[in-house]
Amino acid sequence: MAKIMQISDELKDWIVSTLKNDVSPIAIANALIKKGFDNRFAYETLFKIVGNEAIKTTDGEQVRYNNEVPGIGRKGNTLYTSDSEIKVLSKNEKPFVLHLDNVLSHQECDEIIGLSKSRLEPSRVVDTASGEERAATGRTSKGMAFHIRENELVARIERRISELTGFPTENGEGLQVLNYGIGEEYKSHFDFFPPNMADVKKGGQRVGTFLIYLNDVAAGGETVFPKAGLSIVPKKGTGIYFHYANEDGQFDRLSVHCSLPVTVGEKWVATKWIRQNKINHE
Ligand code: PD2
Ligand code: ZN
Repeated sequence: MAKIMQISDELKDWIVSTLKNDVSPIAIANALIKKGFDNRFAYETLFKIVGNEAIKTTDGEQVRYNNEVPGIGRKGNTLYTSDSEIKVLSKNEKPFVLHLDNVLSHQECDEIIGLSKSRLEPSRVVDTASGEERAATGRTSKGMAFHIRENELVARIERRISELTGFPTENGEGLQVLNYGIGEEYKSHFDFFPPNMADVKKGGQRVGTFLIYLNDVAAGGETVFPKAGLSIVPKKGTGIYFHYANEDGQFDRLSVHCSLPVTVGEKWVATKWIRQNKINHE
């Protein structure tokens, strides 16, 4: 089969953000080759991007993301679940970010922190070359993930997220807890995978992220969407849901985001990444 010798704007953006997370250019080039790109084209493209040279993309003129408001954004200013009433604090349209009050009670936040503390390890990102997880310096926090419905509290939180977003709990990856100390951050990235690189056996692409702040941070630690000029200050129990996929199979590059370094205190968050389809959670 003919090797691929062109690259889309979307893939180029994804490569740029992945490089910021210190995944090696060679690993990314190898991943492209595995997906059918021409060897020389893949390496040259990576070196050009690293060297900040202009890259010709297939898009020429940028294909605009066709914005769609997900179900959770069309329910009014108070959201009801079987066990809670949650106020919408603010909405950002592009990218779609919904800021929510009291997603978890303070007691639920403390319990999740308590259950995760002894299981924290240096955070990992997925290495696009091998598909394996590895430690990454772009993400300096510590983290852990619960199994789906691992205990009564996790199951309750997962049910709440499912009722709010409309996605079955099975579409969600295990609830992840991150702990950032002073100076720790999560550099700019997309939560979705590069085009055609999502594992269909693991539910396919990510379509949205539910992030819950588990404590108040004394200073720093904001979640920032730089292309929207949006900065969310962590507040215990509040959360954000951001959605970056549409029915046309496009992914919203305005959803690039980061967690700024904590400057005083520490930061705890719980993240649920939601896939297109159900994940086989065995
Ligand atoms: O901790 C955060 O604020 C944060 C920022 C960006 C978490 C994630 N991304 C994530 O878990 O994907
Ligand atoms: Zn993220």
